[in-house]
Amino acid sequence: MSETGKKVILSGSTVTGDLTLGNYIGAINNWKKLQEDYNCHYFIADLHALTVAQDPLALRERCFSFFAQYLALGLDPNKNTIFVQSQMPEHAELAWILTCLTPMGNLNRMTQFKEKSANTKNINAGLFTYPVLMAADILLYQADMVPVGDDQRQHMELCRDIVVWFENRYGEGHLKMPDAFIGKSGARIMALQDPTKKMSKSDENDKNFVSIIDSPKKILKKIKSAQTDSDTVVTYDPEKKAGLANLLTIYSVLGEKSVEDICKDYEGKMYGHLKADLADLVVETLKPVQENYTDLMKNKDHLEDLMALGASKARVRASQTLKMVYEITGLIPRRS
Ligand code: ATP
Ligand code: LTN
Repeated sequence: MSETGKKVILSGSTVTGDLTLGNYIGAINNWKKLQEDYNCHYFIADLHALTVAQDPLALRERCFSFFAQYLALGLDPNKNTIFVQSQMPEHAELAWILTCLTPMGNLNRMTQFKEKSANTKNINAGLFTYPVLMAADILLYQADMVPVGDDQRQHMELCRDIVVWFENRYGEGHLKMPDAFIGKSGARIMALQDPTKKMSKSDENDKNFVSIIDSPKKILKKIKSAQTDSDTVVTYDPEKKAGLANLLTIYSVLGEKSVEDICKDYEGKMYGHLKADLADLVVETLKPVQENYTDLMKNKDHLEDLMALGASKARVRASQTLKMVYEITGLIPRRS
């Protein structure tokens, strides 16, 4: 619970690629709904992005772009604390302390690490300890709830384990045990060309995702060419018709209509009709977002001011937690 009496929420997204429909539906759309009733902290995870080699100039540009995408999607910097992870050195400091409590074996079991390291030649230690930094992000703000997509379930479990290991070593009641908050509908949007894997903004094949700043032409093309089966009847069957089911999920969330109702609307019609209508819906939904985004990107100074505002708000809780952790772990707290 925060000073305002509101529960504390924290979440973030890694700065790799542009935000996708998957990020929007599985994460940011839910974050937006929470901003009225909770003390929300949303950040852009640029330190996490460094687990993959990044071109320095492109990374900095993308951080601005990402920040603007958060705002354009409707996250309000006055209602929330919106900040850039690397502008808060407390994250890396706490992460180190937690790394020293985390057994290698538990990190070895992380499926995201297994998947990502399978596709990487030179695996760095940051990719391995990624979930510990994520735990630090959360515990630093003593967050009550962490809204994430279904794919982050295992990382959240590890974060909760880290609280227990911390308690075993230093006693109970210091770090808040966070709960994952996984939205039901659209919790996992799948890749358009391969509906067995999730839509991911860092996917090498850009036909697999729709980015929220893709042009209408691109959106239409990507949705029209989304992989579907050779049947013609529009029914929701995630096992046998995974590609179509994915499109129906996107339609249902953006159109605020049940999947059953959508299937009824397309009785006797071909998949092509559904794809064309879905593409229109996506374009219409993203139109105001893209206009907003273009305006925001015209003024980087303003974006930097907002980043500084976010960091100064974030520092209130982060410095309190870090000071407490220094005290109980035997480190000497810095004079403020
Ligand atoms: P990367 O390709 O770098 O792994 P990503 O697109 O998977 O990126 P993240 O930055 O890892 O996205 O995640 C940001 C948020 O979006 C998280 O809460 C995550 O659970 C959610 N999310 C990511 N992909 C999807 C998806 N396909 N469906 C639903 N939610 C998603
Ligand atoms: N690993 C997360 C991004 C992330 C995050 C966090 C999410 C980094 N730190 C803290 C919630 C809380 C992901 O979604 N890939």
